[in-house]
Amino acid sequence: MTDWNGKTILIIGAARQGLALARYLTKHGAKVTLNDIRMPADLKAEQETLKDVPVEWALGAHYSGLLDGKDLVCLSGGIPLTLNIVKEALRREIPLSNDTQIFLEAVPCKTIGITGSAGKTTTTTLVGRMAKAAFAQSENKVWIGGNIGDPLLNYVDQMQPDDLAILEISSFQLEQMTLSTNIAAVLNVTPNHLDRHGTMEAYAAAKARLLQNQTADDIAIVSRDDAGSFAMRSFSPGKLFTFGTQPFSTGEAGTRLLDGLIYVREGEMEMDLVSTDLIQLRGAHNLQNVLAACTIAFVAGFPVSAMQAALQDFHGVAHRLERVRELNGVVWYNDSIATAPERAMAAVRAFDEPIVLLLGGRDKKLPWNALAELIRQRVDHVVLFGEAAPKIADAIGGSRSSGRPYTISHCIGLKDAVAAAAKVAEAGDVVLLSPGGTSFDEFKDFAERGERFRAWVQAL
Ligand code: UMA
Repeated sequence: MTDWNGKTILIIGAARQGLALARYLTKHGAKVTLNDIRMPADLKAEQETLKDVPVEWALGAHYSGLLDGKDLVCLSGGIPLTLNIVKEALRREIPLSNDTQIFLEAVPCKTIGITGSAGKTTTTTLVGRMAKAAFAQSENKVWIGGNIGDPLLNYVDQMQPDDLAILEISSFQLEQMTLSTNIAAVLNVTPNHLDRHGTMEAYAAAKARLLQNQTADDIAIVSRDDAGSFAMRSFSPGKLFTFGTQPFSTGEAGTRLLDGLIYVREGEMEMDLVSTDLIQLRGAHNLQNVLAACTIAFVAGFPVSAMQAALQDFHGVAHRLERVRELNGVVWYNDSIATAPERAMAAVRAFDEPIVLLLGGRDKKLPWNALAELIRQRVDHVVLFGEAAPKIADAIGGSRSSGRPYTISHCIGLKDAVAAAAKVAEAGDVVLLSPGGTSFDEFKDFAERGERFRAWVQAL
């Protein structure tokens, strides 16, 4: 659907995606109802930003009458498909869409889409930096957004055919999408958001749509090192590139790490791209993000100099293994983005130093056993906080007489956890907030949790 004139549309969720949709669709002639479970008093700022936009607000409940006469229902990422109003829309066979689908229906320029269970934001940011370096002398613009924070639908009317749009795309968005990007990368697929998708199969199926919805002219990128991503290597009708530390199979195009260099191979051609000495990010998972970013940059046609320039002084994104400060020989890291045990494991593996690990938040019904095993091998002190603390404590158990000793402290909230960590940390240690659970038991989102952590650590 691209002619919105006279269409009646219900948007569910009045935050970033919902507001972008409301602005775009009303500007293009649609009659929009914006529905949110929050009450008017909690949506003053949102209503203010749309004060010149003719939308009808329906607040405080999701009632099925809102579906009457609607041509389309647009869902924000935070709206589960199990919500009664969504089920009723499906029953009435009203099509579902979202901001990214509508963006892709309208976008005039080439697009790059990046998804994965972990590393999306770092990879998207890095590709964005490479693209900006590549476009530095050009009249054309690079647009970076999507799940990373700012819906690109906000800017689609300003985009020109020779611009480039780079989007981070989530599994929540992919569930409603039938279109994809010209270049699409699935970085990895490990358990995440199972509270929302129900099963690992449903979650992987959502991610797979990014490749399945491509056309024969497009380029798909998967990881050779991640089984979940590699399993999707034949899902796109387009050309395939792979990235990883594992060797290529015969004839495969892609990037590989060898002897401190990332190089690319395509047919008979082999070329060095960047030296790993340029990489300022910690951890094997970040090396994967760099490999993915270089692969995307290569297939997008960016020069090697742009890849190198982007890497040179890139120390990562806020709340992702972000170094907060050193105090009395202890270095504090904020990895608040780690809302799944798997991500906390990647963070633990990024350090050789003794670790004090702050774990907790709200559980997403994910398994904690593998993290518990890694803790037994690598972590000296575990500080548990938040709603998931008892579940995590059960998984870890006490330190065993035969194994490495480690301590476990129990705290109510993150502030107490910071104080408890400061007490046990010794010079040479790393204190790592990589909670493994979401922030919603105590904070608005992972960013607020990371900011509060930063402030409490600075105040020590
Ligand atoms: N709401 C209801 N009913 C409900 C649940 C929520 O009305 O049952 C309302 C809330 O009151 C709120 C709105 O829906 O007003 C929240 O929707 P939202 O969470 O989708 O908020 P947005 O600001 O639009 O954020 C979304 C993405 N959120 C999610 O996917 C959950 C943001 O990703 C994204 O940055 C933003 O759009 C811009 O594209 C966040 C995220 O956690 C960071 N993403 C997940 C991830 O990265 O793992 C997928």
